[in-house]
Formats: sequence, structure tokens, C-alpha cells
Amino acid sequence: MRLLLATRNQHKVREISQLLRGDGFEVIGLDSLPALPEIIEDQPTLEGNARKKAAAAAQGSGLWALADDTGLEVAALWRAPGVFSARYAGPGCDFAANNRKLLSALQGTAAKKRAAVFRTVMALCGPDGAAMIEEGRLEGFITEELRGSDGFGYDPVFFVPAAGKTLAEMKPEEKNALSHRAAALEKMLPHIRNLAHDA
Ligand code: ITT
Repeated sequence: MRLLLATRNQHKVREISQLLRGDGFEVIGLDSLPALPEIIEDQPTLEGNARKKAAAAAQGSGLWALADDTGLEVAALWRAPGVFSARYAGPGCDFAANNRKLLSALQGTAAKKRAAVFRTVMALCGPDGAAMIEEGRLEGFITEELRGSDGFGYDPVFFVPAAGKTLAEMKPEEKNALSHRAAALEKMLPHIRNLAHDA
């Protein structure tokens, strides 16, 4: 069966398609359905945005849709950038500008005070409005400089102690084995597999 990933972020489409490989889904992204209107992420919480993205995509397409909203929460910055992670450095900014702003906000902050968590809230919605929500987390520390070139977003500044490297220093399979998005998807998988079963 077809499952719509309610995202235009090609990195996410790739990550989630890899995680669902072998489960018999034809996974498509919003770029395959250009007629669907843009979904504005204007909710105050990750859960609100994930729900909104999945519900709008499911309603507009008639397919079951999966969306995630992810935020990086940095303890020393009172959990910023959080729900504003995509536009931390301003509207239309890119990943590099966000990382520059984060590193400069933490300048002078000691290594052990640079704790951070990636939080992913994932929503699965049906065209009739049915919805399921799951959450995944990954704890780590913000580095003092960019490290690695894989992944996307804040990956080059997010150090994972258990692995001894940043997310951007990991191959895609390594990131997928421990990431916040993979953890959320792991919890969501039984619901997704039920859909295939009931279809
Ligand atoms: P969609 O809303 O279209 O899915 P997005 O890129 O806007 O894509 P989010 O709102 O979920 O994605 O994520 C907000 C930002 O958090 C995103 O722009 C990245 O900078 C960052 N981010 C999300 N997942 C990440 C990951 O796995 N690794 C590093 N940074 C990530």
C-alpha cells in the first residue's frame, strides 16, 4: 500500500524510507503530489505541527500520511530552539546559519553544560481523521565546532556520547540505529503494519 510522508525534506524521506524498507510500503513524499497546498507549521508544539502536517496531507490525498516534527532542545538555552528549530536564525535561513547561531549562543559554555536532546513527535493520520502519535528522543551534547558532513540540520553539532561522535560523523545506517526519528518510528511501526494488514 502507499504511505505518504508529509514532508518536503528529502533527507527525511530518505531516512524514513530506509527505516521502512522491507515492510512492503510504497513510500512517497509530498513532492510526488505537487497539487497539495503548502502546510504551514504554525502550532506552538511539536505534537501540534506533526498532527497538522499528517492530517492535512491525509485529507488532501486520500492516503494514510505520516509526519514528524522534530526540535532540538538545549538545556542551557531554556530548551531553545525547540519548536523553532527550522527557523532559529530567521525566516528562510539555512542549516549552516542555524548552526552558527547555536554555536555562538553557547560560546563560553562549558562542555558538561552543553546537554541537548532531539525530540521527534510523529503523527500517523488517515483520510477519515484517525490519528496516532508517538515520540522518540536522543540525548547528547552540543559540540564547540562543526564535525562531520553526513546527515542534515544540526547533525554536525550534535555529539552522541555512546557513539563518541556527532550525528554528521555517522553513516546513515548508524544514525538510523539510534536516532530520535528512528525511535519514534519504531514505536509507530506496529500501527503502520496494522494498516497494511487491514488494507
Ligand atoms: P518538514 O516540516 O517538511 O518535515 P523540516 O525540515 O521543516 O521538514 P522539522 O520541522 O521537523 O523539519 O525540523 C526542524 C528542524 O530541525 C530542521 O529544519 C532541522 O534543522 C532540524 N532537524 C530535524 N531533524 C533533524 C535531524 O535528524 N538531525 C539534525 N537536525 C534535524
